[in-house]
Amino acid sequence: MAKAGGGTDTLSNITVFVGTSSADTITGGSVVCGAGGADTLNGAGDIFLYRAPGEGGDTVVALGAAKFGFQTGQFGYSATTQIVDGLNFFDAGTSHAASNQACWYVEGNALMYDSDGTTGGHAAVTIATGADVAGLSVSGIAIVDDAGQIV
Ligand SMILES: [Ca+2]
Repeated sequence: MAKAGGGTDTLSNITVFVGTSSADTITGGSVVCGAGGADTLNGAGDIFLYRAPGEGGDTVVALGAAKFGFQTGQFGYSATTQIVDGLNFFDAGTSHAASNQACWYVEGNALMYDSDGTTGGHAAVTIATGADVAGLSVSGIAIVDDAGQIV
């Protein structure tokens, strides 16, 4: 696993990468965790790993074949969770207005996460934005373990 130092880093072609709390630019890697800050992610990676909702706010330059991975426990779901279109994931063409549980949804070119659904009191947070995010489908979302592996 690689870990960047302080400040703004630009690194490429690393297998597992955890960014800093600052704004990192990351290209490639099989598991990429931008961590805090408004990161720029370039998706040759297999998984964009999010360990907590507060790590969102990133920009995706290109999604490629990458999936968004959300760590067990931190997003209201366990390793047995199924991500289901229309239940806890809503693509850009599906209304999420009636969701009452933790969910992800695509709005414009943004992937949003709402910890208590859209009918709850907590505001949604932006996980990532980018042109490729607009077309995200349920297959682009996964629950992952601490190592970023799909469970
Ligand atoms: Ca970062």
